[in-house]
Amino acid sequence: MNAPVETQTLPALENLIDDQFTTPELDRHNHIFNANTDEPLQAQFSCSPAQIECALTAANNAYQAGEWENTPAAERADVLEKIADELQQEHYAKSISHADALTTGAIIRTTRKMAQLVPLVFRQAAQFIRSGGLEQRLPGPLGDVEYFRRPWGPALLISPWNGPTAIGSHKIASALAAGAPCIMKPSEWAPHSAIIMAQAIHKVGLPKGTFQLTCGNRTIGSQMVEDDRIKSISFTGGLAGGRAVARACADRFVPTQLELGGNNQLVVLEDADLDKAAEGIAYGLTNLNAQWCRALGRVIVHESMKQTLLDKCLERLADIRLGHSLDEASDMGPMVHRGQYDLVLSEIERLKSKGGIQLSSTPVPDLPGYFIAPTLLDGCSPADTREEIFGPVASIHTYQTEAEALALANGTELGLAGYVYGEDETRAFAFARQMRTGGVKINGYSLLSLGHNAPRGAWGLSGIGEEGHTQSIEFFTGARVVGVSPQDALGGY
Ligand code: TXE
Repeated sequence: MNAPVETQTLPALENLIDDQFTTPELDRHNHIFNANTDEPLQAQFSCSPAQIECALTAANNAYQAGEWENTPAAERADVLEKIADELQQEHYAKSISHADALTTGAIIRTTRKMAQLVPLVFRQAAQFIRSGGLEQRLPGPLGDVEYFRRPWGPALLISPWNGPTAIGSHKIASALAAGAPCIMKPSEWAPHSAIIMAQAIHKVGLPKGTFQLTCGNRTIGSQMVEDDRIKSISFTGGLAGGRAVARACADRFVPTQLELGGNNQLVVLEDADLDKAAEGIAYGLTNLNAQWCRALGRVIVHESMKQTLLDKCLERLADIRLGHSLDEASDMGPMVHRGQYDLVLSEIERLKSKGGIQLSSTPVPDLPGYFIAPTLLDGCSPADTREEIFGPVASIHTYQTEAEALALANGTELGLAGYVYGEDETRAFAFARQMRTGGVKINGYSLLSLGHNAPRGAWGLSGIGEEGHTQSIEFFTGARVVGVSPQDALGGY
């Protein structure tokens, strides 16, 4: 497979601070690389501490002025719709999908779909507040009680390099819908979609300091996380970063929404259609190059079915076109950067050294990027496969009884997603309900949520707080209740 001819350039790194686009001042002596070719694309410049201070001051000023918070919900919804209209223009999706594919390795067919969903994310947030999602009237003893939700204050949005557009747009739209001034800090490895969204938001116009963007790595992330002016933090990333955020927020009781990793289990029940299960396993190992929190971690199959299932998986994986992420024909692309590539390979070696047998059948392209064939590892002890790998690697474990299957499925500290394959849906549901994880998909593997209003929960070390169309907007707000009270000690009862 040849590399497609590169015709587009990446957007320049720029911050949006206090309504001004500025260049990040600090040279971090690192680069963003083309994941397909290992070529440096752009220097990873970062905000200076002084630039971050300006952003924090502007966010706080915007919150104290209260203009966005006090804009009626219907008018805020109108502005969100305008942002969606702006982002609907084709050139935005084109730039976003190109940048995401090049820098993260996700294939262009997937990044294009993700980019096309961005306007919808803003429209859904608009719809929620327009329909009164943050304002209710409840019956009280002396008339209606007002129950409404208001932003805690300036929000910090920290996003990772994987799925930067889906995760970033969801955080931005939710915080703005909630009425919270917000500072977006995208990943230093994939900041471009956030920069492009910032250009669209700036064009539409919000009260000064309401939406800001800061470029840089965890150093500026920490500076903002630890600042008193930040009143809520939505973080998606790794366990170490999540813990640092949670610790920094503990003393100030700053609400945090943490979506961290997963080591997601796919359970094949005895009555499963093995073709469907094998297809699910192939998706789990290739969707977004398995660099997403709900990618496949462990396959749990009845011992009598293991060999047939493995044969079917390897047959499917042999047809996967692993190639340049900008090539329309590719089904899967490279890892995001050399560090992640080395990490995944070292995990495969670690498991092999513990008795794992490496199984893969996907041809690897002749390109100098970070390509890893989707890999199954047979023969590992479950004790050695408890951690997330965050790459196209899954171990396969067998059971004899469903009780053993369940113990394996609940045998890690993580709890983000699960998958169950079984033809008797009643039985599959019964099994799935017992899995201690945020969500279980039955007989299907998809990047999309199970339902429009279904929350995306995180159990154990996978995080705290639920995400979702409603939940993520509510996260940035606190409840206030106002009403007329009876004038006696027991409230009239
Ligand atoms: O995450 P990081 P990375 C997991 C996955 C992956 C690992 C590393 O296990 O291998 O995370 O990915 C910022 N204070 N997931 O390197 O380092 C950082 O700059 C403030 C699961 O992307 O946690 C970036 O913007 N900010 C996950 C973001 O946090 C900090 C998605 C994520 O960086 C910080 C991605 C700190 N102390 C990775 N430390 C999922 N659930 O999808 C880091 N950052």
